[in-house]
Amino acid sequence: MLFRAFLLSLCFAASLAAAPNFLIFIADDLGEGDLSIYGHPVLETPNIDRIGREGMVFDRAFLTTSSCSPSRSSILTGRYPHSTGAEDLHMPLPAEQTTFARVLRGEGYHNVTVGKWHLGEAEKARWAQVAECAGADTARVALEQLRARPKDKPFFFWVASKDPHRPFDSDAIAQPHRPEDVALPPYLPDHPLIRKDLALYYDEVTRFDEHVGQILGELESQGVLDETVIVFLSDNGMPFPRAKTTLYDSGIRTPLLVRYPSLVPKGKLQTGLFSVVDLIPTLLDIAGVEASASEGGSRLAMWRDPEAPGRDAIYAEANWHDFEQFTRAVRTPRYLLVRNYYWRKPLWNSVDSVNSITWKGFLAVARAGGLTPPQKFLLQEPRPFEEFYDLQVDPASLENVVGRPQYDAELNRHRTLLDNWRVKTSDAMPDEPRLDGWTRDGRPLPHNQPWYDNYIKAGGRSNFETF
Ligand SMILES: [Ca+2]
Repeated sequence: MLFRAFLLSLCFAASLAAAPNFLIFIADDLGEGDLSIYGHPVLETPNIDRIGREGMVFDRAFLTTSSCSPSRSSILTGRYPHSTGAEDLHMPLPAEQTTFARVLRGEGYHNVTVGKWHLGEAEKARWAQVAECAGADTARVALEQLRARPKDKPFFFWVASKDPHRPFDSDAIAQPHRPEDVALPPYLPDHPLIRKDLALYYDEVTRFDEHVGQILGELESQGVLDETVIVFLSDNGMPFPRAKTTLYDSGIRTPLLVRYPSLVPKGKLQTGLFSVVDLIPTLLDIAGVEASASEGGSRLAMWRDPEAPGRDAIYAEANWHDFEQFTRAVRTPRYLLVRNYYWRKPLWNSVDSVNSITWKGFLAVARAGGLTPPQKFLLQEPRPFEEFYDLQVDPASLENVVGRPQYDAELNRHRTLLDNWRVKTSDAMPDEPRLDGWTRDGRPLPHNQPWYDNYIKAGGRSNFETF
């Protein structure tokens, strides 16, 4: 009996020795393609790019929602937001949910989160350290934690920088970007305030890039870089109108870079559709652990082989994020169907974006009659119930083709996909819409005032840092 226990403990030790470490970098509000490795015309992100240069770059990776805490809960459980019990902004992840950290803890891993938490109290029990810190301190705290970790255990680090979330620091980097150099997306008008705001956003992206470089350097000096599965992604689109909180690519398409030389070939581009519900199942597949609670599945074949096909479709949802929404979307390689169940209300923005200088600039251009029709769409009330986009000719989803006969067959096919997914995942509308938390011009409504007061009391900087 004793001998058997000894053998078992030997096996256990051997399996731990072979267990890979995991390090997930998750940016806060970093938009699609906003890294130099994706061909961004202005941003220089050599350190983040290194993960992709020495690993794989995913060109069509998608989040399940464009909202901070619901997106993180979805990623860490491998479930759609409405299946996590934490689908609205700020909802804590319920204790019964099976997260990546919970599974790894059972396997003997040392779990550490650095930076932004935003997942509630119950989930903290699955982590050895919850080291919350500001964006500017990400690398310092991550390095402290990496040096202090027990060296006889595999680790999982969730490095969740608060960059590039608002409010933007004006001194984030030594050589700030210039407003005249920014690249304006087609859904934003050209205005000096919007240019200034985008330049500040670039500065925080660049700061996170510097921090990623320091952390990769620390892994290298500890000799564990190649034994660590490294993932880089974002939680939602950039905090600008028609990006964050929407289900267009500007809201849900995330940069995704993965590096693990023993499995992932170097410097390859994967163009197949990938959903983040498949991320944790894939990582658990690498760890040799079963992931029964996930609604996704392992896509390890895509990680090993850039030619391996991706999903046929990805699905996403928008629920309450400052303002009430119940919007669902299906995206295939060529098409996007967005269904606005609360179609009488305008699309609007997250409240941090409403309170930004960008929104001031946007409304100034609107008053002067200078918005293009797609830009005006943001203020449209009511919206269409359904939007359908042909991304091959319209990658920014600016021209709704519902009603054009040549698209009828594809539109119907996508309606069926979306309906089937909603049934399969038990996606039910609430009996009553939830009240908005804010006026449309960004002031807390009376029922939201206590939350806002507590947030300020707890040291909330400026207006909306935790959004
Ligand atoms: Ca976020």
